[in-house]
Amino acid sequence: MSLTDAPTLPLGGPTLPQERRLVTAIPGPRSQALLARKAQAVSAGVGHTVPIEAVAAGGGVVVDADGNSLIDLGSGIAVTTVGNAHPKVVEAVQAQVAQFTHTCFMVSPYESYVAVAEALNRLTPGDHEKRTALFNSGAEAVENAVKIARKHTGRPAVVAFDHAYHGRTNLTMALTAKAMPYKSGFGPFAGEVYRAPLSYPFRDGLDGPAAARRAISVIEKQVGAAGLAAVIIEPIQGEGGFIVPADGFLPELVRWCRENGVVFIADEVQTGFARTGAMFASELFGIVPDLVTTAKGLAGGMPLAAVTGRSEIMDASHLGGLGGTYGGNPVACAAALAAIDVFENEGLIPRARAVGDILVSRLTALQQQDARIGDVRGRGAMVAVEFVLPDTGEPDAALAAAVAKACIADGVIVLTCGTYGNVIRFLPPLAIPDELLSEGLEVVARALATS
Ligand code: PLZ
Repeated sequence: MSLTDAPTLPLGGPTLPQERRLVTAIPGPRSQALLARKAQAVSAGVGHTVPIEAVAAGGGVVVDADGNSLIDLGSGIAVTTVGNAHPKVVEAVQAQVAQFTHTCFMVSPYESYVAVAEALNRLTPGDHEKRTALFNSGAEAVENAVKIARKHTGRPAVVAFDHAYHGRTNLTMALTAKAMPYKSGFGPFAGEVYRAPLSYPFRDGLDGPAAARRAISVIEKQVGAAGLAAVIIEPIQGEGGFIVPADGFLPELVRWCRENGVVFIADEVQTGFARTGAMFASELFGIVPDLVTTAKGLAGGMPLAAVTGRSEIMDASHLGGLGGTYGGNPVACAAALAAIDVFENEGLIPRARAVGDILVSRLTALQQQDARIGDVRGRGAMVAVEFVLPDTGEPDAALAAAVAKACIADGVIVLTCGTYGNVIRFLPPLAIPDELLSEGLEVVARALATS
């Protein structure tokens, strides 16, 4: 195809018509053509959830090459929280890209990296002295948080939890719980990683303190505090199924870590930046982590990640011990400063709560009529439904897959998750108009009724 027969592309951002519009079946012919090329050019290991060729996105929609406009309830996996192609992000990126695209912060430092570090030090939980280091992806941030904790403590072991997701690099695969599709056949994995039981109220029925005692007992018996550098946990698990721990679970773990000189790392890659109705989910549980990992929402769609935490831990590394060619790229930092401005000054925290109220009220109403919805859970604009076989409570992954497929065919992007694959999660961009969100949920209701 030459440039001249390319369709006129709609511009993204909030000016894109905020509507669900299907002009072809999904995928339409242009999307099918791209997916055929993908199959020939891209590794078969790289999947896709929505069979379209995306050409523009903004507010609460993604537009494809065939002219279909899909309601976005996934935000590219919790990334475009401020809305896709947010005007402030676009302007900041354009200005920076024309100024310089890269110097390498470790070669010639620039202001925006320092400003992002200052903002993260200010915004993350706790008013202690903090430092930040910037990276490219959530997995890279997690890797570095573990490095930093090991250097600070002089200890090797790390504890992660059942249902955890921390990334796809070697160490973060070891931390991640689920074999398929993340780990199967990709080992051997990094050593000195141990797993503890989570608090999963819907399935374990334990209160928070009891679940914490169970986890701490496993850690003490099977690992031992003396060799333990860090405990890492997502305050609300993301890929594992939007599992909200019972009250008291996280504070008790933090208390045990403090008592034993273990670094407590909150992986807020998915939960961070207003998503849960707080700037960070840790706040919802009243905990102050030693280190926080962030990425996703941080830079409005540009790749940027961070480790932020207590200065005595962050500064334990020797000079030159942390870094990377692209970490804290100036274009990504410009985007992050714009996105942080939006989080703080455009009411995104109350907006996440309002979006969450719409999600929870519609989904709990659905649950009342349909015993296949075992649980509706989440915080803010991070909400999920867990599907079960009504008679046994066993996970129903086939139903989750069928509902998600029907939603996508009907122009609504939803994502599944969960260790058992039986969860549909809702992570709309906070820029989505209320009516569009409600329309998206009606499509979900229809999909459920016919699945
Ligand atoms: N920690 C808590 O949610 C990324 C992964 C999607 P990266 N989650 C989406 C997939 O199938 O690859 C995630 C996360 C938490 C770390 C990560 C990793 O972040 O930016 O994907 O490396």
